[in-house]
Amino acid sequence: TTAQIGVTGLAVMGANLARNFARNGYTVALHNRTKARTDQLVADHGSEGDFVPTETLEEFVAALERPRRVLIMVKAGDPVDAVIDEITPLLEAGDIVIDGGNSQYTDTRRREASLSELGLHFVGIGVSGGEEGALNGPSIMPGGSAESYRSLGPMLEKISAHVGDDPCCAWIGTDGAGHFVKMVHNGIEYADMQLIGEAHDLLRSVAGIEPEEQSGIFADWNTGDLASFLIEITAEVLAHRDAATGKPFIDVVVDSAGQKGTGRWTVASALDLGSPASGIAESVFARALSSQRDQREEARNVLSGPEPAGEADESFVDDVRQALYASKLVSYAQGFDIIVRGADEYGWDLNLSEIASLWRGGCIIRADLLDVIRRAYRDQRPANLLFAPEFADAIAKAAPAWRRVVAAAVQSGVPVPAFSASLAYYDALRRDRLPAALTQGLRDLFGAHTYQREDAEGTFHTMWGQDKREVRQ
Ligand code: NBP
Repeated sequence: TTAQIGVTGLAVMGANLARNFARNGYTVALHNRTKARTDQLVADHGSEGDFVPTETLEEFVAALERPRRVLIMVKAGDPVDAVIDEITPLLEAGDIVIDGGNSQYTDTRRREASLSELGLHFVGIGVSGGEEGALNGPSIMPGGSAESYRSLGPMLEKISAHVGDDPCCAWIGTDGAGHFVKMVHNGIEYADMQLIGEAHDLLRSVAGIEPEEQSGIFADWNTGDLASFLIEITAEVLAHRDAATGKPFIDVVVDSAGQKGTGRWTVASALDLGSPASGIAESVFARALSSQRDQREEARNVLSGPEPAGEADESFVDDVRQALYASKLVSYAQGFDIIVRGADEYGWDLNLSEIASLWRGGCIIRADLLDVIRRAYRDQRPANLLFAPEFADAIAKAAPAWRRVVAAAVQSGVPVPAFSASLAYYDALRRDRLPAALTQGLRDLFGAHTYQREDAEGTFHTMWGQDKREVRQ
């Protein structure tokens, strides 16, 4: 038998992707460092399709049709390099090595460069949708040579999620482009979740609405502009009661959120690229702050402030909905700005409409909004997503409620870092003069960093310590 694809690394993601390929009619060669996992997969799911279990990498490679397609699904980081080093001597020019893990795009760029010297194609694919998506249809963001996509693309498109007839998979760009876009997807996911968390906190602390009733509110929001997977599962989590105590589930869970790194990478990349992703950054910082449990405990004794009243006008709930929607638009605008700047930096010719399109299904941030974004980028190419007429209108309509909510939160002492950073981004963008002019003045005074004038070409410096004469540099 020759297999059309091989998967090495059969923990939950690799096993589920292998099953997904097999269920779609492909013959799949299987390999795992520890053979027991391979055996387990065949024992549990062997009947789902054609699998070729192998023990050694030599057997694995021999089982594949040419050009070989090898999907590596091992832990991100050093294990990926270890597997690449082991397998490349067994491969031939034209073969395709695919890394489907959450690798850093800089690593993907490095690996692509070194494998292309050997005549091998290296494809870094971002896979979103967790275990469930891997099995039933993830959103897939492949980066690598266009040539390799011709051979690999149809298979990836087949196993991906679909929205109508459209696969949630499309070639993103060369080398690390797929992992870069997946990274930004995760940054937006952090922001989406933080914004939902802030809305939930406001509804409870400022308006006094208990989790079960909030569940109904989120379910209702899920029928409108905010319709999305994350809003849907928010309703589910908020409705859940802990079996042991009978309390709302969220009241028995430790309130410090974990992270595996992709949010941090998104923000670090935004900083490197000079992209003002403030809402996404606040979402990552919010998790970090939540994890500083010792400081938080001490702060409760040392630092004072207002306590929220727990009662609000009925209109507050809809204000929060609008604030959430507006802030969410900002986080998507910021995410796409990182993508645009990354594309400039690395020479990728990215199709923003297609990226929005493949996020519509399979992945964690899937949302009705993405279809509107897809059309906005297809029909125009706004320099900022918020400039697309439908979004400029929507955010202008939501702005009064957004301001009331942020003001109420500040008055009540309830932190809304992502809501308020998003609003600040919106206001900073539309401001005719920013205090950066004063910053330039200060920099020129203390460090002779020079400045530009609004009314003349050139670079200037004022002789601050002498007669304050202005000189053109
Ligand atoms: P893990 O990230 O837990 O990795 C376990 C796999 O890596 C096992 O197959 C293990 O083999 C193999 N491995 C390791 Br560890 N070191 C190795 C080495 N030096 N040589 C060969 N194999 C090695 O698996 P996962 O949770 O399935 O995730 C796989 C990738 O997918 C990761 O990059 C992850 O970030 C990404 N991802 C995960 C999710 C999710 O929901 N879990 C979602 C999206 C993306 P062994 O069996 O011999 O120990």
